[in-house]
Amino acid sequence: MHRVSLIGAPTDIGAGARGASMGPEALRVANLGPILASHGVAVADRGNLSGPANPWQAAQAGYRHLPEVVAWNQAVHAAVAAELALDRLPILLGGDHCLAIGSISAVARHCRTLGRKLRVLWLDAHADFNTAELTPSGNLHGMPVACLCGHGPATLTDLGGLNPALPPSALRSIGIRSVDAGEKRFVHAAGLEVFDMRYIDEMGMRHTMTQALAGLDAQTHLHVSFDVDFLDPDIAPGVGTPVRGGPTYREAQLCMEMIADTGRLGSLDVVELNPALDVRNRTAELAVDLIESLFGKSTLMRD
Ligand code: B3U
Ligand code: MN
Ligand code: MN
Repeated sequence: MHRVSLIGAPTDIGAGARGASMGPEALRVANLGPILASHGVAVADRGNLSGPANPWQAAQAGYRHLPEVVAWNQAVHAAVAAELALDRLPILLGGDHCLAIGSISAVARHCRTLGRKLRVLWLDAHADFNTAELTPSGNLHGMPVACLCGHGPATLTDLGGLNPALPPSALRSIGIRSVDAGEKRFVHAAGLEVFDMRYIDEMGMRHTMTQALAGLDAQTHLHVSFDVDFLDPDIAPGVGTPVRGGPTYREAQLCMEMIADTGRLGSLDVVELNPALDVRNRTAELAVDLIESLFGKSTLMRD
């Protein structure tokens, strides 16, 4: 049985739109904790982390709000590390996607200590592989994958004690459909394994997930970084940077169910939910519905 800890990180410090700071509360209002508990998961809600306010300033030297992003990620790193040390499964409730730097660098450090393999699934419309030189916006939520792979400011790349925190070979990006021109060249140069929407259209979600999950063994820690803008905006309007043409409800369910079937889920980020842009909390409720599947809710046929 899973023992899960919810960690709220109410900030939009790395984003281009305000509002993701309300994500943790929207997920609680959508009953994330009680619903997971109803499936036999032991849930502890650790409440919210705190950190600097959003000063809403322009980028400096290619980064917006870098000192504030560092402070939030230090808090996230410490909180996620503490839960992993207790042998619990941390669910980071974002907040924007820059927080995955702190979360995943803590997971990577934990796996190194225990000698476990790590696989990260990056579910996102975006590659999040920008650098200060490549970014069109300076927003750090467009850079976490690059930072985790060692490309970024030392205050972020060194958070988990080893730079790079992750080799690109540990990552699989799924659902990608918006990549900036320079970012695209850099994704190829780094050898990132990307299952973009074209791939999902042609091969189907089942084959995509079989490929993305290939090679896991009994010792593998699976981390899922779930950017809610992965989903098609028709079903998930409550995000700051929607991109049309994402996975449907059924495709997203299958994606989550196939992850659950591996039995290897060890940690999760739920990020970029923006209640200021949502419709009656519909996107939060959809995210909770999908997280239920990630924790093994299955249809009658498979029980
Ligand atoms: N690639 C763009 C847009 C973006 C990336 N991640 C999100 N938006 N959420 C950028 O600003 O880096
Ligand atoms: Mn993202
Ligand atoms: Mn995204």
